[in-house]
Amino acid sequence: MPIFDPDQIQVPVGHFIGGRLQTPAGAALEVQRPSDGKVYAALPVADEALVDIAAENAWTAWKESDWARCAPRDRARVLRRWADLVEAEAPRLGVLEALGSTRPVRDAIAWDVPFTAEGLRFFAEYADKLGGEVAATRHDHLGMVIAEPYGLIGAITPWNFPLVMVSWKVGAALAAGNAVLLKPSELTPFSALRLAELAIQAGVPAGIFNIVQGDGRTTGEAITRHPRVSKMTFTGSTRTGAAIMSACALHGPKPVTLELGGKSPQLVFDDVRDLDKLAATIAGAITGNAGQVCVAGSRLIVQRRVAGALVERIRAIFTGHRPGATWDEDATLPPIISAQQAARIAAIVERAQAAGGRVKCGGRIVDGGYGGAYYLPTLIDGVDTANPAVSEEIFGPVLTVQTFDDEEEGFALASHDSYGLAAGVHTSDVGRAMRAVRRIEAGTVWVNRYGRSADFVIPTGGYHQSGIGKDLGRQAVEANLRFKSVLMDIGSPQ
Ligand code: TXE
Repeated sequence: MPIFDPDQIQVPVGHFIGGRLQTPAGAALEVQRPSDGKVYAALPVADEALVDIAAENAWTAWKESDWARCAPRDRARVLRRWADLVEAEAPRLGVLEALGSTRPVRDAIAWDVPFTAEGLRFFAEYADKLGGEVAATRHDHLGMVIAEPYGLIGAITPWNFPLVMVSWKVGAALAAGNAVLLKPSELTPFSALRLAELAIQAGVPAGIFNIVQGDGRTTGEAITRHPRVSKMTFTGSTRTGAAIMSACALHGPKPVTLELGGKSPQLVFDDVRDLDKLAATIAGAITGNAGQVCVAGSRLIVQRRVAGALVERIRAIFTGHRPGATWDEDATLPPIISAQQAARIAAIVERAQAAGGRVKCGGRIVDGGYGGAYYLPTLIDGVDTANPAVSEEIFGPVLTVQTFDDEEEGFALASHDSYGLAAGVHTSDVGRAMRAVRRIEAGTVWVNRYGRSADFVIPTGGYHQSGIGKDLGRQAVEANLRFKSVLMDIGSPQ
């Protein structure tokens, strides 16, 4: 049953510069709904000249408005008001989010929008709590380390959780007193515009939060290169993250925060107690958002004694999924973001089979009755660490299965040659859990659970090719601050 009629929903279209929506003529990209593949809007593309106007405008607003100079608690109040407005609009924002992304509308209303609002509140609380420190100097000196905003932060976000990703990047940067120039993914560009309109209503000064739309090559690169942009923050693929980092080196140098790909293990020992509950956790960690999650648990590494029983339970859950549009209340599996992305998943699975992998269920694209591209939840066994399904990020509902006998072998399989974003460990032995925590090279390790909670205070970010720096936590706000050292002679009158 459809919850809303996608053809009846109006979307805001344009750039958001200087506190208002602007829709200039010029190059435009077609934007499709992933649920049914239908083109529903044309996205203006900001070229270098328009990015320059937006960046200069943001820089002037940052210099001239009170945003960086006001009492930090006043800034916090504005951000909290913004969060309240976002939350109050959950039904409308949730529909906007579901229309153009892979987020099921019920989840978007009940989770994405409240999570976005709560993220803004979390960052607001840091506005007056990270001022710097007094340094331990000799008594006739006074040394201070003063935390200051950078000025203008460039942010580039992906398509998998459009609103939430914007709140993480923009919330942290604004709380620290910066202005932001954001480019949302060209695949899911519109919901951010409504966030920006609500920011203005809440009292964020015009020009402090700006959005330019466009593709990575044109708009993303122009933001990264712009001399007024003092720092970049990005979430997306490792390859694009590396390109942004190298542009930051050439056109700055400027610091970067990068939240990149993953190939996260779910490591299961045979002392686990409830296989039904565990199967649901493991399946959910790879089928949620159809596996299009940076921390998706894509590698099951299971001790041999429980492997058969666990995999059979997971297979039953996988085959019970019903693909369907984000507005279909009976669907349990949302679409892949685009036909190209679905083809990319299919190609990796084919190469995995050619390398000896055995597909136990799924392994194909269907149209879900809507015309979009849906990839059925897929289990692959018979793989080794060199198999493409194990070595490459797939970003779809594809779970590989590897078995082991002793603890050491399990730890070795859990490690990955390139990625280190997250990991799950399931065991009833606390010592073993802590040994795993120490051994696994990843930015986050979950024990007897998989996935983030609403504890925004726990930072998220990767090791190795999964990224640099943190989103969330105190660390995310600190990454939006630079530190000025002051030393005074106070021993005698001058
Ligand atoms: O990502 P890109 P894509 C991974 C996942 C997926 C793969 C490809 O494995 O299959 O990336 O997805 C902008 N300069 N993740 O192609 O290219 C682009 O416009 C500046 C993991 O969508 O990284 C978009 O806004 N910006 C992930 C953003 O980068 C550039 C989430 C992401 O696009 C640019 C998404 C450039 N040269 C994909 N090129 C996660 N970590 O959660 C592109 N962009």
